[in-house]
Amino acid sequence: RRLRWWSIGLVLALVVAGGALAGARSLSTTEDVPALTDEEGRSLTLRGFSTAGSAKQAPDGLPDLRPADIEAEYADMGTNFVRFLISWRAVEPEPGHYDQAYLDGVAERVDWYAERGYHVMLDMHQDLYGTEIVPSHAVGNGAPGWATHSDGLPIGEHEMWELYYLDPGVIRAFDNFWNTTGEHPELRTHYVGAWEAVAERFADEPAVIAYDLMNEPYGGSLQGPAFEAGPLTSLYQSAADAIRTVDDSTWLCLEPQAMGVNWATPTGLGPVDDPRDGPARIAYCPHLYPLPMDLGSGYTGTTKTLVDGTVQTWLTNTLRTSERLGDVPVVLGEFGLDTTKPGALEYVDAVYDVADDHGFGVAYWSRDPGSWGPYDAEGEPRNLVAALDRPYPRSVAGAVGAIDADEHELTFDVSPSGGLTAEVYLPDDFSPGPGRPEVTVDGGEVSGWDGTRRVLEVMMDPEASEISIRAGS
Ligand code: 9MR
Repeated sequence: RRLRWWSIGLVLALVVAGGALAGARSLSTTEDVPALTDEEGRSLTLRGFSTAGSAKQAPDGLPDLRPADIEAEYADMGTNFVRFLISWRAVEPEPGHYDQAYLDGVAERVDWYAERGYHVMLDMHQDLYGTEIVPSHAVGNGAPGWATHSDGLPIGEHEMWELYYLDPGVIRAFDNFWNTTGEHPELRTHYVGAWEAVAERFADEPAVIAYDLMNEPYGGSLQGPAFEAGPLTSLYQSAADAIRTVDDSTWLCLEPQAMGVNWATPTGLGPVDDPRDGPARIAYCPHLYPLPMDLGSGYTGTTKTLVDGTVQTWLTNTLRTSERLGDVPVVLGEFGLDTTKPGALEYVDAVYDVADDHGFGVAYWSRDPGSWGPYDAEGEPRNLVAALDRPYPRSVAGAVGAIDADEHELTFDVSPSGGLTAEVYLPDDFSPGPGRPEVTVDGGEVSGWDGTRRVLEVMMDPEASEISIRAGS
């Protein structure tokens, strides 16, 4: 036990020292990455939730979700994005058999989102390899049983679910998947085949904007750059090649290994070539879980200082990785915490400010009811709702840059092209009074208002480089 805390302390010290060094190199705070684009080439600011953890153990692999839940989410927070959990075990329950009934279920839910103006990223989720790795504890999910080979090695019992990652049986299941053991070259081929089946199904569905190729990859006995630049990059390349035989437009989202990188260490992921005609549609989708918060702390005092250092280091590394992978868009695929902890909402604000500043999409973890989520078990809104209900430009014709969101003012950098409208979500309390909000716009003028969705349409001046919308006239 002492050793564990000692090693955690060491990692933390390294992360914070890294943050100090990065700070000394003075990262420009205005540096931003390109946004993901939709079919019309409009730049999208993606704001939403990972939905949902309830799919992980569900026999049918589908989340506990109704159309009314999406409507409530929109009414309360104006989201336009969902990172929707799917699983390899549900796509390919038997080797080489792709379950179309499951994909029908996914498609039905994608429609619910599409009808409400959402963009969907399908996330091939896993934690601790698969459902059958520690069945008694219901923490593992992802891979099918037939693809799970722990070779009889032991798996312990842990309160912190992440610690199962260090057990020999879990490590061996991953070593077999990556074929580090040399015993299972077929498993990666199956995984890629499962992705091709998913892509074939959703290639013509414009609401599906991205495929998140693997949740929180873990290398087993291969770690860090040896894993990421090796088998992980090569799996992503094989998946990209296979997906592009059936789908040449959906974005491909690459996650780094989770261990370390979620705490802000740099990733060794290599670039992936997009074989589509035209510009690559590759994005980088890291997660952010500062270690003190993984261990249950709030965001106050010394911990706040440590967490701020972690976030700064994570940002520096993320911007560098975006550049190294070919100036690719960034989606923060997961961050989140128990918002009953002191300072939690301040942390949520700080992370959204970072995403706004640098043009990152965000999927908060997660949409499930409970102390991390926007609703409690009875479906009543929790404190997180107010924190996430922020103004933002949902889509912009041309490029969108840094966003600065305040309670009564929203400013964002633009470079209009191919049409001149920007669609902006404004929360209820952005400007007082019912009906169309009283606003002053610099850089363009109001050309429409959808009162049900609270979306303001702005016709941008062709020369505008910044749009600013203020409450009041
Ligand atoms: O919050 C989730 C927790 O309740 C589960 O026990 C655990 C294992 O399934 O997964 C947690 O969710 C994690 C997600 O799947 C991957 N990224 C980190 C999330 C928070 O720990």
